[in-house]
Amino acid sequence: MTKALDGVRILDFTHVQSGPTCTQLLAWFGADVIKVERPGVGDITRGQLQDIPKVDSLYFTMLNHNKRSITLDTKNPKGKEVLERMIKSCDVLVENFGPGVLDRMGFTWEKIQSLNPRMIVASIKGFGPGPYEDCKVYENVAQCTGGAASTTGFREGPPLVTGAQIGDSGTGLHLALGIVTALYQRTMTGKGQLVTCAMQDGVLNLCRVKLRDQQRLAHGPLKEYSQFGQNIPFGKAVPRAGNDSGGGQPGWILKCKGWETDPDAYIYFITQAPVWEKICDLIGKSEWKTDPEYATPPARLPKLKAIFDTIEQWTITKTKFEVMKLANERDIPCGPILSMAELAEDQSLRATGTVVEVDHPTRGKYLSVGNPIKLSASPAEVTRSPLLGEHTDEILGQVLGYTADEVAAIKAAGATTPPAKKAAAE
Ligand code: CAO
Repeated sequence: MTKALDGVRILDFTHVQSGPTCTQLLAWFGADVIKVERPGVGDITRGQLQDIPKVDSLYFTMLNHNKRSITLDTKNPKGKEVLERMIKSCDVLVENFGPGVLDRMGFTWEKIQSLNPRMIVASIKGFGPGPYEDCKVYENVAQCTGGAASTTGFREGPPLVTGAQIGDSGTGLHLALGIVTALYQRTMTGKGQLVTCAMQDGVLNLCRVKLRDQQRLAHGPLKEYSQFGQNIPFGKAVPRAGNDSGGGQPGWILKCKGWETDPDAYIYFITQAPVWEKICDLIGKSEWKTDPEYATPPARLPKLKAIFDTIEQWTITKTKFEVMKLANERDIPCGPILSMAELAEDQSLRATGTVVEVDHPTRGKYLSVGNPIKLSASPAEVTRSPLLGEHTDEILGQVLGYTADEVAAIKAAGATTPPAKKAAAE
């Protein structure tokens, strides 16, 4: 079976998390992703958070499936020549270096265009043009500058970052969409283009509803936030809303049986208006169905905290899975708090390939998250990440067409080995 992006070749100049997330997705869709890594070190994450000494970390392996790896010193003159040939033979260059790095390497957008006018150059930076454009950025910086941290956590506590990597993986997802869109436009125009995603922008895009609430605040208190019913005044900016959904259907995280010892014995419970009467019956408060103080959504808004406290008196008598079953039998939306330990064992996620077991030559078997985007005509198979420089010869010879003598000359010039080795060789 062919894959959706068969025939698309990616020069993958990414590192850490944001860029590799993007190119991994493209590889799962069938693109030939060639990861260009610095000789001797490679992507810095290979050696970060190592759980097994001298073995590529899970950080690296879980973000670089289905790729090939070539080592190339792009500051070496011969290495630059090889990179030029790669640019000519690839469709997309993806990078997430610090600001200005690619230019300093000598590969400006203009230069790349002159080498290959069809090439799409896709970049992630921390910030777009503006006061912070020269700053390096990591995940939590993006969460803080993109509006997520100021709106996450409890009102009385400090801003909070979330475990979901919305800055890194979130921006990688945005970039992947930009790339396939540019590829589609190229089929019409024959021309490449620049695709840029700033992590701050990506996070703000995911916080769109909070900018919505910021503007609603100008017209009065946010009644869907439980602080409204608690008579706590709103300030100038959207507050941290704890576990409030803050949307049209109020929700909160409630304790379930075992919460005293199990930190994940909780459920997210939504009091969706169309099933309010079923909720009342389920929790033993049938009288709320006809009580005007509870019967309508506007009447309930000032009492959200008290209502959820009452529902919790019922959920606390059941396990989170019992609540899930009983509520969903009645069409009441809710979701148990699933720990990573539970997700790792979840058989339905294994069956769909969302959680996969991968074998690696030096690490052995490990679990990873597979492709969460399912294409019926282009199913993703997860294959292990490459060892550092594992495909250097194959790419120089088969992809770039260098003869054996030319490959030997490239190597002798130190283009594929660390500079120290080059010095020793000289
Ligand atoms: N051969 C030779 N040199 C190479 C090379 C290669 N194959 N690959 C990279 N390098 C060099 C670059 O030329 C650059 O050198 P100079 O600074 O001398 O020009 C250097 O390695 C890499 O620079 P960097 O700024 O990208 O790396 P860093 O570790 O200092 O910063 C990071 C890392 C992530 C903060 C920065 O890359 C960044 O801000 N990226 C954009 C935002 C981003 O994606 N952040 C997400 C990080 S987590 O996913």
